[in-house]
Amino acid sequence: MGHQLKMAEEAPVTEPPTEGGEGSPLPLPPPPAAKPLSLMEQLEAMSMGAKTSVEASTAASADLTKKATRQRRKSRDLEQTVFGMHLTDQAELKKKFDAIDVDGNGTLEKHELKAALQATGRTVTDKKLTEIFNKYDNDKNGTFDFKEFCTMIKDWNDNGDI
Ligand SMILES: [Ca+2]
Ligand SMILES: [Ca+2]
Repeated sequence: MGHQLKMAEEAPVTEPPTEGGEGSPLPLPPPPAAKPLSLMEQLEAMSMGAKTSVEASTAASADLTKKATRQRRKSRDLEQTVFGMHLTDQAELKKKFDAIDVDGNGTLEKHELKAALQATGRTVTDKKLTEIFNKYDNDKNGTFDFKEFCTMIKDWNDNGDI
């Protein structure tokens, strides 16, 4: 035991010297970006800066546009919730509406709706047509606008008939 202790005392406590860490034979290359910018490079840098700020403002206005779109979309979503329909349904319905609106005046007249229903193979009596209009012509102006049409179609989808 005493021998080992003596050995430990005699053993060098210093870390082994690091070899080859310093004084590497290859000198470092000079830093590349040390030279001053030429005029052209400065101009380029300036125009790049201008471009960046334009892009930034464009991005900002794009963001505003997005925000406005989101708000529009929100109100449209509300409409969809009212009608219980998805956007694609709305788009499809608008297509149908436009197809039924033969004279293209933006409203469905009785004869237009009748023709459309008959085109689907239904026999629509004038009495039935009057019933439909009484039920869904909310503003009682004798024609269906798109909203009234949507309500009618929704009931149609829900009940299988109108
Ligand atoms: Ca019409
Ligand atoms: Ca109406």
